[in-house]
Amino acid sequence: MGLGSRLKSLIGEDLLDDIQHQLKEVATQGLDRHLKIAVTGLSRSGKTVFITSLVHHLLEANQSRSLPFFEVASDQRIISVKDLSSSSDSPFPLRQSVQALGQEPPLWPESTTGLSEVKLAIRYKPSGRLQRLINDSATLYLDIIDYPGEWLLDLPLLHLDFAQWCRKQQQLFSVEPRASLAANWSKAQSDIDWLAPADDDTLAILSSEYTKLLHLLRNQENALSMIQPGRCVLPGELASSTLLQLFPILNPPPDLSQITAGSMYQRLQQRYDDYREQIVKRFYREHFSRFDRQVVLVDCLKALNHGKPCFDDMKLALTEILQSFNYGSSGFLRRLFSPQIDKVLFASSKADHVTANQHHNLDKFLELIIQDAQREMRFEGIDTRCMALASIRSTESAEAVLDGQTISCLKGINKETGETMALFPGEVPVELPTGKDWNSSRFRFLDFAPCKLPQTDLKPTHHIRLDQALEYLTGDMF
Ligand SMILES: Nc1nc2c(ncn2[C@@H]2O[C@H](COP(=O)(O)OP(=O)(O)OP(=O)(O)O)[C@@H](O)[C@H]2O)c(=O)[nH]1
Ligand SMILES: [Mg+2]
Repeated sequence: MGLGSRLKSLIGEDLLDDIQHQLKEVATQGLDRHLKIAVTGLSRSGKTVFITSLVHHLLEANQSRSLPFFEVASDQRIISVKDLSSSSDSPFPLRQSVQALGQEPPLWPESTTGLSEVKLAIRYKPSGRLQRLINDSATLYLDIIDYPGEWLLDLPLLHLDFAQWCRKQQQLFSVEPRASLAANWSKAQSDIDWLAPADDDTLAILSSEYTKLLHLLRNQENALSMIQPGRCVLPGELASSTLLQLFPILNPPPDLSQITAGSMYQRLQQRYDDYREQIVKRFYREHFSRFDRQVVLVDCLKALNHGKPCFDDMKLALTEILQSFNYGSSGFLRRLFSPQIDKVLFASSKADHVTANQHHNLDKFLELIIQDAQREMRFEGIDTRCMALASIRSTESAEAVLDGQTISCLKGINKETGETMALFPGEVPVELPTGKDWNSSRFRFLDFAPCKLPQTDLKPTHHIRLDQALEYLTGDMF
């Protein structure tokens, strides 16, 4: 008599069925997992497009064959993917983004102005034989949030008090091009007696000028990244709050022990403290704690296009942000919110702006930007990888013959003019460009209009390495 029959005769058929059912339940719950991915990146680095494309490909993964290097999909083990985002207070506008990218002509999503959330349930067949014996399916719950890149820049404020922040800003504003761009604003500050009783009208005028200055620093032409406080340029629901009447003092009184309650200095210091406590800390406690994995999207080509000041500023901003995440057990954020990030993917977005033979160079160039942060993470035992990807591939490869030589080109629609064009976008350097190269307008990578993203029947050609990114970030969970 087999074990099953012996048990049946001992404890009865109904009870055995019941035990088997309960064991199955426990086993299923054991297989079901949650994964929270933080998508990090400066403003316009490609976060919303990345999330849109990733979720769209995932939702179609059991029908399309668009993710060949995402094993659970290529093994055809995905049973179904359900979008549970509507259960969130602020669901990610997936349908609008996919529709905009699928219309004629297709459009990129608007810049993000508030927070939104994606919640997916991925039902799949487990790969292990033992797991399959216990149960034929399991679920991975995947959570991703989207938010304006500007808000990320507030993270470093958490470990700086007002005086320290002012000192950092002083340094920043002493270097070109900031120094010249901020000349009027610095001058307006120089006449203020910070020890005098607070005058809210003057503070309101100065803070409004500061906000204008921040917009100037980050505009298309100057393309600077280190813009703080982030909510001053993208206030979200805080528009018109006095908390945002905030700016750094570039000429603080030499002896801070003379600061008295109710003074100009103290009023700004108080606002800074309130901003950190009520806005920044709350945002990170609610949304950046309990992350398991992180993607850091970097627009390397923007850094190359805009020259050394833009490159240096982007590097500084990313290093400060990533240092604030500080992944080690003694790290600042770890102590405050205890995130458990164990894998970080650094992705150079918009890889379709260069020819395929430049993707390796793009990986290397990305390493130049994030090398300090990456070193620290590796030291703390965190798995990291660099990868060039395109969430929505908007160019095609083409070839041209120049002086008898065949060269690789790209074909795409110019984002600005709407014209179809074939071009040789140039090479991505693997070392930091020298002064001469920065100034020679050697790098001019164009922005492209999106290629139409079909609603169904997605193909691997609709992205570059999105599947490899998914495999790296989630592959071990299936
Ligand atoms: N060619 C190409 N362009 C891309 C891709 N991803 C993003 N872009 C371009 O980058 C722009 C910004 O992308 P978003 O995803 O909106 O960037 P974001 O990081 O969400 O920006 P914020 O919401 O402002 O912080 C888009 O409007 C496109 O022009 C891509 O995969 N390929
Ligand atoms: Mg966005």
